[in-house]
Amino acid sequence: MADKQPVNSSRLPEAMGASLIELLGHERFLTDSHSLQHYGRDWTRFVAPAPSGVLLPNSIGEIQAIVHLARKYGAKLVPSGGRTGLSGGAMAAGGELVLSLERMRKISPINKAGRSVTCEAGAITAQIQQAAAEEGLMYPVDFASSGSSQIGGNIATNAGGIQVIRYGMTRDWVTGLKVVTGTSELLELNHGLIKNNTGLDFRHLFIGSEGILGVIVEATLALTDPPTNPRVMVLGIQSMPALMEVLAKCQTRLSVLAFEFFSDLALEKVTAAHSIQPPFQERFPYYALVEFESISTAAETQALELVEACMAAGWVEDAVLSQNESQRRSLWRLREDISETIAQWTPYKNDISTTVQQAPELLSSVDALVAQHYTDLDVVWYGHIGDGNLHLNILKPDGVSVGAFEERCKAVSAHLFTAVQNLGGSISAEHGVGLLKKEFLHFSRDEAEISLMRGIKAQFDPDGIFNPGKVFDA
Ligand code: 2HG
Ligand code: ZN
Repeated sequence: MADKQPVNSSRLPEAMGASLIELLGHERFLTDSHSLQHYGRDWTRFVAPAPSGVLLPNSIGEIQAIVHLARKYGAKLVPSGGRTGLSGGAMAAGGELVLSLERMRKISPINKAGRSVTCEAGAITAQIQQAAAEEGLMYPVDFASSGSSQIGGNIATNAGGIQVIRYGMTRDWVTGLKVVTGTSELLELNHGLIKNNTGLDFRHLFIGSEGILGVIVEATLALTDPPTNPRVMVLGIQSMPALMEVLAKCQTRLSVLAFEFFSDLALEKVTAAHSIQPPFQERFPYYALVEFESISTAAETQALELVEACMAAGWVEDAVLSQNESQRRSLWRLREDISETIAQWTPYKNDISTTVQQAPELLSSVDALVAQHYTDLDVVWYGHIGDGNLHLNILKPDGVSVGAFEERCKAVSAHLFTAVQNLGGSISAEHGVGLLKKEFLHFSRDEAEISLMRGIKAQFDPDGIFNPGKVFDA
């Protein structure tokens, strides 16, 4: 861990501390060092937490009162959800107050006719999914951390996940938002409407804004039908070009729900850590995980024919198809457990994307850079390749300090992001910019755009109290 600075809980003006105690009581204004460490960080391990307090409001009114106090006393606020982020967007590393939404997790009854649900921002993603499932509906944005992530954080980072290829990103499912801005104003955006062409849609500014414009306090989400009989295939694959050929074939022949890939080292780490059987006796450089809807027996026949055709073409070496729900879940674990499994090596994360059609060029540029710069390090490849999104994790070797490791990886990132930029791609496909990717933002967004972003922040948060230093410097 890179805990460089001591936690400092004495940076608040005394009068503000007294007002916060009056508003929240000692139980909901925490300053003990355990709470500061716990709430002050997300899953990032390259920055040390150093908040000056943790606030646990129960209502929108309390949040507005907190923002009012922050303005009055010049304090800074870091909106905080399940803190499962990977770019430092929810880190409070500079004496800020953590504004946690965890006490605001109410989920209203499902609106069946309108196929929607309204929830407070602290609602856990998996609990929203569960509430929808109980009514025969589905909230389709899903990822490994859905059991602890909160919907407000998902929206603030426009979370993606494992079924974007079919259902899109969080942005596509938000029909209404309530937010509190840096002037403590409550804005009600789009009111859950499907149709509303009345000028600029501020809802979309807040989605993916990483907490720099204000705090999301409530959301209305659209729901859909769950897929019919989802089945999973894992395919052993020799090369990246073959992987892309298989993707094209799947897209034309199957009703695809997910198309993921992982490298052999990813599989090795997951199977070893969880004592699970690898899917094949033989090892292959890469594996594709394809989930599809098996609406009829014809769909299964089509899938088997597709695999045969891919084998005949030399793209697929071996294949396994789930025969029941428990096998489907076990196959998913091979992919979903990767991130958590490799966390023990303090991985340096790259989360890059291009258009799907340019993914082969992206993969070969990355391959060349890995061969040139990382021959002595373990590099774990995986990701949502059906969306053009690659997660490249470099594992820190024992005996190297976090700081030295980060510096080395950052130097390579400059080359990597140049390749991404040349393809018109993104340096952060789904994890966001936060603190960790801030210095690289210009590889994806030009000066004119960044300057407009600054102007927009100044409109919503004129005193700069929300999430300072995230995404860009003021
Ligand atoms: C995933 O796809 C998550 O599993 C995490 O986005 C990726 O840890 C990562 O690099
Ligand atoms: Zn991902």
